[in-house]
Amino acid sequence: MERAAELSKTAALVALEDSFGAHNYHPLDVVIERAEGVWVWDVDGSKYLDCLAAYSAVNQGHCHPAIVQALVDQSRRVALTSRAFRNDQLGPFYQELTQLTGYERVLPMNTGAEAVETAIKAARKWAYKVKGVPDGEAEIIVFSDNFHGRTTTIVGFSTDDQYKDGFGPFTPGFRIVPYGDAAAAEQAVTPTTAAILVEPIQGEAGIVIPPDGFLRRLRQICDAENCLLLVDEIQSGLGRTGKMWAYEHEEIRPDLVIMGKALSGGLYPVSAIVADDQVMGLFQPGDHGSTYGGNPVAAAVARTALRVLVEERMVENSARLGAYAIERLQAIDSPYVAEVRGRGLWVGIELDRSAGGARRFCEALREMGVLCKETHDHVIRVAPPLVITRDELDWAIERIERALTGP
Ligand code: IF1
Repeated sequence: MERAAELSKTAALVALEDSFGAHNYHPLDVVIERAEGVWVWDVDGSKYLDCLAAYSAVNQGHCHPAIVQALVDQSRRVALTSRAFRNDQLGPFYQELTQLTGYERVLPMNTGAEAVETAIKAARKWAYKVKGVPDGEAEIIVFSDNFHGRTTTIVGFSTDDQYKDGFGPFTPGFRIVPYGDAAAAEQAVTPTTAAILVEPIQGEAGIVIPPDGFLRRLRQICDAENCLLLVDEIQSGLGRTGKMWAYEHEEIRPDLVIMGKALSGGLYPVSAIVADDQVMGLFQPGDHGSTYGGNPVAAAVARTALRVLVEERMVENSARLGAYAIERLQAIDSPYVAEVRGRGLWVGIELDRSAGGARRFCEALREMGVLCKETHDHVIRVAPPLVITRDELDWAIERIERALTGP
């Protein structure tokens, strides 16, 4: 009786969510009530190893004690001043983030999409004020299968019809070329091109790694054609790929870096762009902003999230255990697997179309206590928090292997 009552907790909460919420997601029916490190627990007391890490927002592990403490302490001092006044956390946050990234200035926002929109505005402003592009004619080159967020401007340059369906009309000034094709990007550049916007590795597309040298070529094209290279590191950044930034794998320096998600360790919506003065200096008071952007809690939380990321050597752990994970997953002999690819603790297991889609494997893994999320129907994404230990990783891989080699 007890167990039945317990199990009904999940059902009751699923029904509540489905009765009163928009159905804009199709989640696994796991109702999580507690999380710590790589582990989460559902309302029925079942325990799971989280191999999604909230799409890489929880690189530091769930509810990292130091970040939670920063959230609590700052919330008790002052939470929101608006940017009409200053606060004692923003300057130190700026200083620490510029030191970490090597860029001169920061513009803080809240969600990743807001930071991408900010980057688009910065690039356009630069095109008109510096490059001399005629007003209103700036173009930004983007790539097929991109994912940069859900605003109508951003989905307007998506190549995923579902992300666009019913949301037009869309913002002009974007040109789409095939991801990984630097020659196509070079062809697409015109005198009105403001920038190239790129994910160094495409997350939602299924952990798609571009050909070696792709980012270096884009850097050369931007230098030759006088346009800005904007890199979206919202999912790939902050250690996910085994380096602090995924662009570092090609040893380039973008003109502007967009970040979010793990910038707060999953405790608070914090995003930002960093760039040098030649771009950031174009923003004048009143040009841009947001009610919560750069608030004291966001700044205090982000400062601690960055500190623990570095002090606890999470990036190094991602590189070391990521290489191990990819090697072990690639060694799995499964009739369903077409390819295993990844960088650091960011792995995509692409299934053969005959496998019947990735969802059923994610459901099977959930029964075994591992939470993964499919992307684009045929890819199982494996992206645990970067604090995962070798034993925990082995525990997850053992179950992934069982799911991929079972019936
Ligand atoms: C959802 C996936 C989707 C991002 C990159 C910007 C943003 C994201 C590279 C926007 C956000 C999230 C959004 C969330 C699920 C997840 C996601 F790519 F991670 F898998 F949707 F495609 N650039 N990605 O990955 O950041 O505004 O969400 O803070 O919308 O379902 P945001």
